[in-house]
Amino acid sequence: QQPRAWWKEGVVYQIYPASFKDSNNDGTGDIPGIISKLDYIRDLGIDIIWISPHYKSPQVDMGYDISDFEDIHEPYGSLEDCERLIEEIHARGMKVIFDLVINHTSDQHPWFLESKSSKTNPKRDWYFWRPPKFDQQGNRRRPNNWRSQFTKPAWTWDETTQEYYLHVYADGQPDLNWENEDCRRAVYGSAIRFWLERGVDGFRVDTANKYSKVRGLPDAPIAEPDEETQLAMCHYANGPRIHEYLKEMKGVMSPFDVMTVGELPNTPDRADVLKYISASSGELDMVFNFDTVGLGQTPGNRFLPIPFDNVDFKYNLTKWQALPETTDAWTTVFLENHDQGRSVSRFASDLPQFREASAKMLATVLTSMTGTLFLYQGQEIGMINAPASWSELNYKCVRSVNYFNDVCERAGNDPAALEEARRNLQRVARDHARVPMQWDDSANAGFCADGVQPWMPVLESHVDINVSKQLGRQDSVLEYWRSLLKLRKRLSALFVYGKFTLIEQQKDLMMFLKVDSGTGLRALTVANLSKARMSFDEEPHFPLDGAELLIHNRSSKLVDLDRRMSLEPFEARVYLRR
Ligand code: TEU
Repeated sequence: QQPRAWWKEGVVYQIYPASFKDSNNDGTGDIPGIISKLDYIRDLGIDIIWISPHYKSPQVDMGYDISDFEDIHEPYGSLEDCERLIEEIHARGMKVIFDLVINHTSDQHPWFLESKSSKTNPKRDWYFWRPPKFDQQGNRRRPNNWRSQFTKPAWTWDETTQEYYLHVYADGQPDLNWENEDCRRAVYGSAIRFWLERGVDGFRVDTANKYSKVRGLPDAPIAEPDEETQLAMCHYANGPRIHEYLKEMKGVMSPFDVMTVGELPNTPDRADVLKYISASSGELDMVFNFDTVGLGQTPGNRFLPIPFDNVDFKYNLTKWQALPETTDAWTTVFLENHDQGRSVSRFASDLPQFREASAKMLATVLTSMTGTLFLYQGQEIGMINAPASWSELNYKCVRSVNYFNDVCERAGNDPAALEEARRNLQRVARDHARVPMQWDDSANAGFCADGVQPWMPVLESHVDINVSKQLGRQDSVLEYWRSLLKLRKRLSALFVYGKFTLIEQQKDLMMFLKVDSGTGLRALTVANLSKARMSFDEEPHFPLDGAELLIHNRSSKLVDLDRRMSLEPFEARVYLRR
């Protein structure tokens, strides 16, 4: 039986500060804006708020390039604002976690500026500096063939000291050298202890498996012979000392009652995942697995589409549901974050006639699954992706911009190639999650005053999809989420901790059983993942006669007997048996 914990039962709501609420009408969201919406978040049924990076940063990668861990990005507010935010969240009975971005810093961080200043600087070894190689013609070559996550080579040349530095993300994000103990200690003090002492209740740990690089930084295997750089994840994901580092980091946090949730891309195998989250090994409390959010994206090249269907969706979404049952490990449930398109658009349908049912269907599935539930801002009202008509100029994320420029460079002005690139952006760009939160139907969606230019365009769909239209409207996506979260809290032994069993019947039907072994309570979730009406077979272990219909995305708490075994497009129900 899983021991209970606040961070297992708590529902987490992720806020992207730039796009949540702009209080001073400069077009960028800010901390006072967040504070003004805390009642809204609490009333939704949220227990824990996760704030994406709000630290001082030149914003090469939207704050995932930090130039001072102990200060705030000026347009978001001051350190005092941030302290008030922590207080105000606590005053409402909620907890708050911050983003912990420690694989790299900004190239404007004083540590890097020092490191860069000379080869003999005491902080030189805090980053990865390497001399050039030379080919037979005497041309300068990079130290190895690694590609960065944002498509460019993972090395950038520095004129002053005539060496390259390593960055597995953008060139403004040099990788910290975790091999250096002074560097690690500085990170622990500045990025972790500083905030724990100010009352933060934990961290979402960015790229939690990438701090340890393979010794010698060898060339990556050549998988794409025509390319000058190669995917090198195998040399920096789950590296040789990663578990040592994470244990050390846990030691820094252990005097405090905190939660940690780490990003764990490129780790498909259970045994590898368990090393990070087994409670006895003491590293992270839980991780985000990338199986579901990565669907449709080629590993290492998200814009290259790969087909998937609802069988893939079901399998990947539920792949880690058994973790809490057989081990001392815990798991997460999520479909969205700031790096992914909207779940309604990706995994259901955002057509006007289907999108409300879709949003509620996905919500029904998520809230009846086992693990800590994470919601991303706007998911609670069923926000959708930007439309296909969006110009490439609207996309601002470093990954999207580099991708489009790369296509332009390679394909010249071939209209077909550019059109395809636009389609790929519309499918999976990170920008879809980064547009302003839709509070009402005014010109700037209530994110900032009308007449102000928001940093990202407001989606046209805000006229129909917004908070004010949904608040208090019984059948809205928002009120449905609120009901679901109440139910999840009331029956937490079943929904948060229960034993999960997937029932396979047909491709587009999602059906699963939850059992609370303490009380014997059982729930059955059925969801139609498709646009077509379907019928399903009764599950012998869960007769519907005598079962209570707990919740239903078609508003009615009753389903006519003659249509009980059939589901409308994107219909979802949860039944309970005592
Ligand atoms: O994302 C890192 C990350 O998980 C992806 O780049 C992943 O490695 C890739 O999709 C391959 O599976 C985090 C943040 O969430 C993101 O916003 C930042 O850009 C990135 O780290 C760098 O800090």
